[in-house]
Amino acid sequence: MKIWIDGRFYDKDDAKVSVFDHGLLYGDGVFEGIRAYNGRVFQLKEHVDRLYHSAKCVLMDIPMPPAELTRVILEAVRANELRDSYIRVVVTRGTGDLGLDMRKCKVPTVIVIADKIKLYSDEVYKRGLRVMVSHLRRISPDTLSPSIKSLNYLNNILARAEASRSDCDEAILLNREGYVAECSGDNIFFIRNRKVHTPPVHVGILEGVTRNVAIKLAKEKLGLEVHETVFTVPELYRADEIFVTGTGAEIIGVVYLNGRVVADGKPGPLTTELIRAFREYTKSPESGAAVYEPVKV
Ligand code: PXG
Repeated sequence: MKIWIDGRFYDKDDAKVSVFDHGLLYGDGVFEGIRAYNGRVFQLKEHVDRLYHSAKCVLMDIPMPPAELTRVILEAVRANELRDSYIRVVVTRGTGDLGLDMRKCKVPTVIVIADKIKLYSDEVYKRGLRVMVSHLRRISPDTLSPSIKSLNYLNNILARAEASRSDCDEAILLNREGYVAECSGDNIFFIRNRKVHTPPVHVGILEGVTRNVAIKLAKEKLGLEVHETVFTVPELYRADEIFVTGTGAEIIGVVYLNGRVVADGKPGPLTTELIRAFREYTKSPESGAAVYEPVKV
């Protein structure tokens, strides 16, 4: 595997950063997780835009323009001769000393890893996810905005661990006020009476790229109304269908929540239709940038 760091490719064993990198010392950095489907990087512009947004929020100047990083991402997929891929773009504050002061870090470190994708099995899509509400609240927007995809993931990791230890696949995090925010690595939706609901960004969530595609497909391909609404856990108990969206998960139905069976315990029919529409969309030219032909950026 060839990994791009600050201007050149390294073999996996030589792809290293300093122990003085503030990404390691403080989680001071931002990242994106992106997928490529059959030689097309899914929603590449949206992911690159979100990365530069995250960087701006944390006062970080990525040392190259978005168009150049876009070219590097495509090059990283090509260098590894991949068509289906999981791409991780990481920008750390860079190397400094043992103090918090970001001014000691002269230049951010940019890393692009294009790896083989580890897929959820077909079985998971068929049986659906088991989910629980974590006792951990989603970190508040007035503390560290969840709209920043930062290298501080302990809030999410600890919630996911809590779910795993209770035999669940994912954890829902509520916001400070007790409204449903999102899962540890996925956004959440429910459907009731053919109306789709998902929390609005101001509840304190990452505005998922997959979330936005799911909203568009639900409206345009399934003809459903989609409402960005604030809701509590009992609303989920009376949902006809629940699903989560994320780069890794794509769209997966939720069949079990906090010891309760969701509807009839199977991924719902509209969720199943939406999964089909999503898979179809990943094949279309407008879904992302082609890796193996000249790209205009
Ligand atoms: N919420 C959170 C907190 C996330 O981290 C999503 C929602 C879904 O966003 P996208 O843009 O992917 O639809 C995420 C992103 C991984 C990995 O390695 C995935 C995420 C985060 C961290 C790691 O699979 N999900």
